[in-house]
Amino acid sequence: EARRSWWKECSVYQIYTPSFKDSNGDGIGDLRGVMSKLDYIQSLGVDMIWLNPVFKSPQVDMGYDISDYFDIHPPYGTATDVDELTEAVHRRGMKLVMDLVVNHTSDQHPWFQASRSSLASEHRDWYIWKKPTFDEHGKSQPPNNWASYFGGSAWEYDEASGEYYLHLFAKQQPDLNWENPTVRAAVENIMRYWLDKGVDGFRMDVINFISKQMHFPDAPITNKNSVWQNGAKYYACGPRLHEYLHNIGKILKEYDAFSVGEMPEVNDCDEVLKAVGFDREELSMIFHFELMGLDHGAGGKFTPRKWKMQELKSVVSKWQKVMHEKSGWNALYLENHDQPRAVSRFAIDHPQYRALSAKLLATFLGFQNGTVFIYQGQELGMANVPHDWTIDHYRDIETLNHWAEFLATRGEKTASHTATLAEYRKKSRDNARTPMQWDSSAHAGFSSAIPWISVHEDYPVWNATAQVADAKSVYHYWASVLRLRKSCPDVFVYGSFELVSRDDAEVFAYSRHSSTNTALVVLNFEPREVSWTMPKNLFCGQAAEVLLSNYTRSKASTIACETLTLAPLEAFVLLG
Ligand code: TEU
Ligand code: CA
Repeated sequence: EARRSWWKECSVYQIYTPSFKDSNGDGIGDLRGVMSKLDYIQSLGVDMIWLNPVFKSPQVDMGYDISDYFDIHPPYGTATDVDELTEAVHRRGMKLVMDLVVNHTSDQHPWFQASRSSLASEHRDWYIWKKPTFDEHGKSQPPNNWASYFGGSAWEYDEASGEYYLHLFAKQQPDLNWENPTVRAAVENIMRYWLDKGVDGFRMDVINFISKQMHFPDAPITNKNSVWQNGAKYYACGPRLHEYLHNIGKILKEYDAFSVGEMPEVNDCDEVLKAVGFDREELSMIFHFELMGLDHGAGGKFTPRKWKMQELKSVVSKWQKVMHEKSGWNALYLENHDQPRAVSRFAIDHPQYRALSAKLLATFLGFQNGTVFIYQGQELGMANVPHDWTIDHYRDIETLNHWAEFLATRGEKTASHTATLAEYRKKSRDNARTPMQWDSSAHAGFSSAIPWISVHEDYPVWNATAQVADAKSVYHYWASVLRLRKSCPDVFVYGSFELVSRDDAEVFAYSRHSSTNTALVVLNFEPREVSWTMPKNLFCGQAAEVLLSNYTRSKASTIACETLTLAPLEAFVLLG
């Protein structure tokens, strides 16, 4: 029997404020915009809202570079708006979760300003400063060969002190030194401030990077095209991570608060279980990245790779089974503000197949064991940026830095330019950041002004107003998924998971089991008919009701133990 918790039965809606809804006509989404759409969010049937960072920030990395944890980025609104939003969310019986970004701060944060001001500063040791190394010519070099996720070395030289500071992301995002207990106390202070204000928990940015191996060894060479190498082995799930997370967990427990930690670079379930095991008192759940890496090529994220059905099956089933058997918990997601749109990535976004695809993926995700996360626009089947986007359309630091580095190293070869731009259209984070498509009016009803990032040209067809009015839309399908999941928590929330017909290369099928019910989810990932045989051991001889279908398999029809013809991208759920 799985242990029950309120947050296990929740579904979460993620809001990327700048791209959600602009209330005051400056082209930037804001908190009052969010407030104006709470009815829409609630009608979808979610229980919790996660807001990406809305704190004061120079916005080098869209708010993941915070310069004041207690105040709000003015274009998004004010601290009072957050209070009002929290209250409005609570009035609707929902919860509100904020983003806690404490692996690093902005370089404009007063802590870092003080830290860099002098070697003697009280704040010097709040960040990670190291002396240079020297090459054979006596030239000063970064302390080691670690790469930054946004290009170049993970170390930035500071002229004034002759030392380097660590930044795993942009150089404007210096890493905090968690070894220093005053830093940990400062983080506790931030957490308590927002929890006391009534926030229900946190999504914790790259939380498994907070403890580093403090001797900073060189990383093994895994990328032959660069001097800078991935050092994750020395900072992902580092030596003191669980000590730190346990202290965080104690605070969360006091407030009965929710937490979801972001954990890139770790695909080892036993490692993750140390953070999310029910008896560990650390985090509620984590986001792993194993599915997100399936289309990243050997030369990094912006090189191609084709994922295979067998890989999808083995990754999903691995996490499903281990978390269930070992009393951990899964965070289920296919999209967020860093990832391309799922219909474009895991299915087919061509107009003919888009709605079917979005429903197929909703079925795929929504009946697994774990807590479901939906990213704004996913409930509409929003797609990746259009094919005519040029480099000038992009806003994201990761893509723009990659392009600058690409031009500097690869030069002017047009063929490789085209290939790289095609990779951005597949995987740039901006695919998720185009404005939410509310209706068919100018700028998709997102704003009365030109938005900070281009609206997708398909908005006259793909928008919320049209879908809310259409009972057969992706939006209403998602609402059904969330409702059905809740109507039968024993099997859909807490039940065990088994892959069905594991070797099938076209159909992803899985069953869920509780002591009283069995459910079967059947998903044809191909845009053509395939034949598929019902497994003999599941419902044979008994009636199994069709609970949900993205075609018209009628509800309450029984499906016999036979070979079926599945329609292109067909998805259905049986319950017996
Ligand atoms: O992302 C961390 C992370 O590892 C990625 O998802 C990241 O976007 C990817 O490695 C780039 O290829 C988190 C936030 O979600 C992201 O938006 C921030 O940029 C990043 O941390 C730094 O705070
Ligand atoms: Ca605005």
